Amino acid sequence: MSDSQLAWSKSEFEARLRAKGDRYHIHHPFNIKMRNGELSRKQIQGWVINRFYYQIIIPQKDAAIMANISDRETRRRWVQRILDHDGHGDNEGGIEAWTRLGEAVGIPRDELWSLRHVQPAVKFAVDAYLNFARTASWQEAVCSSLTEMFAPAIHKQRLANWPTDYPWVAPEGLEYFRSRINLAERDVEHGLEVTLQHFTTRAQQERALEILQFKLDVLWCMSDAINLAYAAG
Ligand code: AHQ
Repeated sequence: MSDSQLAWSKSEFEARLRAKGDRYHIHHPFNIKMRNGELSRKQIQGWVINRFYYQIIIPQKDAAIMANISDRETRRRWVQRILDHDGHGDNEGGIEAWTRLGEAVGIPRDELWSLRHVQPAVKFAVDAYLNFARTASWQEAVCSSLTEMFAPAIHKQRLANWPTDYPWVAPEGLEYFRSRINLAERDVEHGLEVTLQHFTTRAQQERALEILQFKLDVLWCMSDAINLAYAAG
């Protein structure tokens, strides 16, 4: 068997997954403008409104994955993701927290929830992610969630620069970013465990890298559409 067919070790496979971080939307021109404090109120509002569509689809995506998981123990872990976004008991959940972010940047709740400002390409990219989760194997859909390996860095970036660069945003609006740091780390631990265990041949590992690239492209495409609509000059 030639070298190009040999499976990578688990640590090499994980390193290759993580190396794809150089295509993460933290490096997108729109996020660089955000990080540099260059965005106007309207541009921040446009981003919050469009990302809301992604946020409300996440629990539907996770429920689609749940439906394909036959193992109870795995479902007991995965169901937490749906509760994190939809809320449960006294925990209002991430979608409600994003609604607070909307109000903090000056978008009334009804306007945010109307979805009337969501750009077509944002909708298409997010719907492509949802449809992938509905039709792919649950392990492939879990693999696509691994863009969250890179998410803590982008949440920490926002928490670091928004208060100084966007002081007009009410501080309570940033709670969502704060809440996701630990949740993302917990989610990635499970997602990586499933991915490293399921994709074992070299061909499967290469497929996993393609799946991760698809999801990176979903996020990149959303930033392209938001940048074009609100910040391309
Ligand atoms: O807030 C985010 C979130 O809840 C999730 C779930 C996960 C998935 O299942 O695909 N991905 C994800 C992400 C969230 N926030 C994005 C951001 O930039 O704020 C990053 C995104 C991700 O990295 O996939």
